[in-house]
Amino acid sequence: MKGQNYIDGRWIDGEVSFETVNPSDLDEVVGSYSKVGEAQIREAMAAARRAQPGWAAFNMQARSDILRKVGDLLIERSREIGTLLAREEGKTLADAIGETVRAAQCFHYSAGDVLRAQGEWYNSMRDGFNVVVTREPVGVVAAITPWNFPVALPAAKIAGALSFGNTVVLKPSSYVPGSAVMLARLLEEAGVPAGVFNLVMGDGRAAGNIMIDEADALTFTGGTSTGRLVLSRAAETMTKCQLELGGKNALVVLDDADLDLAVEIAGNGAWIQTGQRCTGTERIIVTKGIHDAFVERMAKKAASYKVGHALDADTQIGPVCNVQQFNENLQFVKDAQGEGAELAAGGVAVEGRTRGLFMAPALLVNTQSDWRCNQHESFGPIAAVMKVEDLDEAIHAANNCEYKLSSGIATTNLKSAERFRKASQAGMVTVNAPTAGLEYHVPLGGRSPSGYGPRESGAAAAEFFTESKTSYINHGAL
Ligand code: TXE
Repeated sequence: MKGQNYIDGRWIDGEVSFETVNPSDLDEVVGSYSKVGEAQIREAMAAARRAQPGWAAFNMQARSDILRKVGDLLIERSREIGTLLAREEGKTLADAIGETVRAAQCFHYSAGDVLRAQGEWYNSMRDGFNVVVTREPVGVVAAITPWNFPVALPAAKIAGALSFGNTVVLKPSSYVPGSAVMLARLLEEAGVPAGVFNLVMGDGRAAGNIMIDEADALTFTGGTSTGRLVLSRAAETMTKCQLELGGKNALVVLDDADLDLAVEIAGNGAWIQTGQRCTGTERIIVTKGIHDAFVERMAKKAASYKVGHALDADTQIGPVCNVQQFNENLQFVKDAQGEGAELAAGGVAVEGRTRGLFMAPALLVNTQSDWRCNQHESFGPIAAVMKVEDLDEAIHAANNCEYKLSSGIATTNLKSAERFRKASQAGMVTVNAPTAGLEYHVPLGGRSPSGYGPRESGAAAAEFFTESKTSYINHGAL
């Protein structure tokens, strides 16, 4: 399919062609795309700038209807988009369709946001005055997204930005451009005016820097190391930033936990979606009374998953998304063993019916909190277990990590759950549920360096996608 970049309402070719391959079947080319050059990035930013006033003034019911239509089309096409997503990113077809439905829900949610109150009216301390606080669009929004949620993450950003009258230039990860292209086609079909939404493919740094320089706001999701580069670039132009970054999320399992539930939520958090969720569970902190029984059950759980081709109906864990991540995962396991961890399950490449990046979910045990395997994000299907005395030591261990994205606790004691919920430094906490699997109508994000700037989603969207204005009106003067 030619013309995979969408600038000012026109589909155009970029300058450098590239292809994506299917991580489930490395001999299968999924799509051919082309990266645009600097001039075309600037053209996209200029188109968004030109279109923004008109979009901000667009009748709000019409704007809401367009966003709702995008959500409707995403639902209608969820199998087609989900299949392409599964072929490019590697998550199972069920998960990919589920992600596409989540993208639709974000558009439906934002379609409602368009119609909600946009300000407050106050009495004044001065006779004859009133004070009014309004929210105005931030302007042109640059959106840069990672490869692990190729349609849901761009959708949440685009829907939020458009609902508040902003225009958008999106640069997706070059590993998974296909679903972003399909999303762009749905936006065009739903009637988004030319220039309001633009899609460009390009290398992160080269394209990203121009977008950051010329945007009014940048919403970025990706690794913390990339986030630091982005933030330093944004500082030069003081571009408003919202960064959703890496995690090293801990699940605490107490002696009084329901063992079946603890194993279920730990396995889900650590290994589902091939561990490629920033809110996934990479550390499991277990008190000594339940530790041995928990480890034995987790080892069996790891071995029970069907690892295979993303499109096979019985596959529970698809391939790793790309060769770089695949090799990093295997090296991460070897390095953990090098510092003393024992490998209780998986952690190796497995053969599939096709030549794919298949990896057996890994369980590392007898680890220590300060080891690298408990401090650095693997972003793979790799969980490290450490044993602790009690809840106090568990809280200390959970917070003993620079990442502060999500955390969780498995316990049947309400007091312990509340103590952990309050003591955790993470931006999101779960009780008797996986650390991953969040909801889109509430704020999402973590403390630095797992995040920076306003949270995403739900009521938090207005804070980032609008600027507030306080006006003092002297009615009594005339
Ligand atoms: O990120 P990368 P990936 C995190 C997850 C993991 C990472 C995986 O924890 O760390 O995302 O995604 C572009 N200037 N989250 O590997 O490499 C690049 O082209 C500007 C957290 O894709 O950081 C891509 O489009 N842009 C999250 C995007 O940045 C640059 C949820 C991300 O690339 C750039 C999901 C540069 N210098 C994943 N370099 C959360 N916290 O919610 C690269 N890019």
